[in-house]
Amino acid sequence: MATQRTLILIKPDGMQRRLAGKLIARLEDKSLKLVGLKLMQITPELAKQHYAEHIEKPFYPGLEQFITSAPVIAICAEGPSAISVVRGMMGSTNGAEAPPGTIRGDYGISRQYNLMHGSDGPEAAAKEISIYFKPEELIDYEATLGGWVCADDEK
Ligand code: IDP
Ligand code: MG
Repeated sequence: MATQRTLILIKPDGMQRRLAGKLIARLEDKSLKLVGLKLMQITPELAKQHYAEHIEKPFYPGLEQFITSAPVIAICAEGPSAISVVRGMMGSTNGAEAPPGTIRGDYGISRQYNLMHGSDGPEAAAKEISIYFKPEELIDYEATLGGWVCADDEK
């Protein structure tokens, strides 16, 4: 699979628990390249755009309250198969079920307060990157160690 970009959020619980540095370090340790990053407050309108597929679900009001309750860090990360790689790193939705070694498995024990969002497919990634970042906020740069991350035919 070729290089992809994915949208990651460090959710309000990750921010309030002062885990942002550790969570960003895990992305860097995996060799993902950060091409966009900002601290922001999600509004109810933005929450509805992001979580459009969940608006009709019974848990949506609580989800909107949670995701707008404190700042988040929005990140656009790039790498080979970045979308599925980040989903795998996060683990399943509920931290009580996510295996040790995953972000949700290592740092949480909740279904809602699960620390990180990652796009679940190429269509979602394209939509989510465009709602969190203007094109000029995504920086195209050569990573100095990029040649040591994977072979040319994996890029
Ligand atoms: P995902 O983040 O693993 O893709 P989704 O099912 O897309 O999980 O749900 C989006 C977010 O909504 C979850 O990450 C979690 O914060 C919250 N959530 C999901 N299911 C529930 C639930 O049953 N109750 C409360 N919150 C939920
Ligand atoms: Mg989802």
